[in-house]
Amino acid sequence: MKIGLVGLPGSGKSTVFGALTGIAVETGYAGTGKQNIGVVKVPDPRVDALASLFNPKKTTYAETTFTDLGGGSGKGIDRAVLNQMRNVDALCQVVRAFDDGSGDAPNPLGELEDLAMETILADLEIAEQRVVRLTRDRSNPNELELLQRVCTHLEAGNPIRSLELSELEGKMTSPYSFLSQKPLLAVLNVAEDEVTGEPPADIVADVEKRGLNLVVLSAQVEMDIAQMSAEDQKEFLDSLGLSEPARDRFIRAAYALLDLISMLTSGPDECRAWPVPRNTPAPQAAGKIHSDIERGFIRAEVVPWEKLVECGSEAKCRDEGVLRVEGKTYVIQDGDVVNFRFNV
Ligand SMILES: Nc1nc2c(ncn2[C@@H]2O[C@H](COP(=O)(O)OP(=O)(O)OP(=O)(O)O)[C@@H](O)[C@H]2O)c(=O)[nH]1
Ligand SMILES: [Mg+2]
Repeated sequence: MKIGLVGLPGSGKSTVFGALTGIAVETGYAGTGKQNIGVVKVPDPRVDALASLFNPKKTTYAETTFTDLGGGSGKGIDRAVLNQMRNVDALCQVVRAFDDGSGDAPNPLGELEDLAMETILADLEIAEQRVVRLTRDRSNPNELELLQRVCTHLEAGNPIRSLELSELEGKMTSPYSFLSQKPLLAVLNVAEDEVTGEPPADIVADVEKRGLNLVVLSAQVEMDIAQMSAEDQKEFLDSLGLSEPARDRFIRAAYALLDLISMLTSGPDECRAWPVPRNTPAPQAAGKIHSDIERGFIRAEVVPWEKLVECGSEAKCRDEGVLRVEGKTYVIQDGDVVNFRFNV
């Protein structure tokens, strides 16, 4: 699963990317069309809590891939960049709300609208072509009806994200990789001295109207923090009156776009978060760990992570009756600590 950082040229994508991944990248209106790609651990207090209980040899967080898709050479978003956006599962739009000294005042509302319109137009072009084709060859009346509905929605200036689709319709649209259908998070990149303030009300309202979540950060501050020792980080955050870097909050919010839940495993060897698509039955979830466990699945012993932390051990969970035994049809829930029994 991949998350793409998008936004207008100079909005701060590469700076955000650098702060997220710790990878040194070129910033400053590069416009080179170069993409950066990096893997990021998803901070997870549940894994931390289990690790402090089990003191394992290894602690493993879920990981997700971020791609800085670049802005493009002109003022708006390039067609090439729009095409690249098709290859990611979710989008984070970095929006400039800091003064970059260029004389162009920040225009966050305009940037949000720009990307929304560009993606809507790109989708409309694809959907219309398909409608023409399906009308002509009459091969799939259901899909035709659906795409006509999609076109009407797009023509009214709405992203496909806000169109209500059945599960089957969702499956039918997925091969098109529509851009305005991808989950989107708005990232307001504010000036260094604005990180502790409330985000402007007009932006909060606009983002809400679009049905998006909002993360406020200063890419520059995050970049500085990322380069500090843990001790300096703490002191710096304290001086700003912040409890944690925005980075952690941002990664969690971006990860949430992917609609994955975390299955947890714990023990003296390893405490670990496993990303699993929502609504996954136990055997398939076990298959994420090893295909042998899926094949030989007998049952899953499950306890919610907070119960395990509360009880302090699996044995205690058993005594208290909070450890459940679940079969093949059980659907894994977010934060379940699972132990699979299987035949080899
Ligand atoms: N003051 C300030 N400057 C920032 C901040 N974030 C980014 N910048 C600066 O803004 C300029 C553009 O940032 P980049 O991260 O290169 O922007 P980008 O979106 O990757 O730009 P393109 O790749 O050209 O589209 C750089 O000079 C950054 O140092 C911030 O939070 N505060
Ligand atoms: Mg860049």
